[in-house]
Parts: sequence; C-alpha cells; structure tokens
Amino acid sequence: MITLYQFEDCPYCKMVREALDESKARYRTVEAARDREDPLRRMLFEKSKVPTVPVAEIDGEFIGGSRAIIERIKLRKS
Ligand SMILES: N[C@@H](CCC(=O)N[C@@H](CS)C(=O)NCC(=O)O)C(=O)O
Repeated sequence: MITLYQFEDCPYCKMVREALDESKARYRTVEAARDREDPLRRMLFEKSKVPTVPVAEIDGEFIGGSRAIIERIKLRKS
C-alpha cells in the first residue's frame, strides 16, 4: 500500500497523483496540515528528511520530494 501525504491544491502533489494513477498502483491520500509544527508534519520530516509535501510512504519507506517519489513509483512498476 502507498500513502501519499499531500495538499490537494499542491502542484507537486498533483504530479505524484498523476504518476500513481498512471502506474495503476493502489494508494490513499492523507491531507497534511499547513503548519510544519503539526505532529504529522513533524513525523513526515523526521522520517523523510524533507520539510515539504508531497511525502509518500511506499512499502514502508518514507520518501519526500515529488521527483524522488515519481522515480520510485516508476521503479516499483517495472
Ligand atoms: N521540491 C519539492 C517542492 C514541494 C513544495 O514546495 N511543496 C509545498 C506545497 S506546493 C509545501 O510543502 N509547502 C508547505 C511548507 O513549505 O511547509 C517537491 O518537488 O516536492
């Protein structure tokens, strides 16, 4: 299962959703808070080392940054 932590209106998150849809992977989205001090945002930063969204949990690993996430989705597909 893939979980995408995102903002619905974030263009980088949209690119990741499009890559996920194209790959036909099953995923769920979780809307993150705008506040970086929010506990979920802090957890995402601790685990991915990336302070922004999107962050994706893919096969138990937290990956931050749209480019890295999309690369990982493409690798997973093959
Ligand atoms: N280089 C990053 C940029 C991501 C980014 O700028 N995300 C914005 C939303 S569009 C964000 O997380 N803003 C909230 C913040 O900086 O705390 C990527 O490609 O994922």
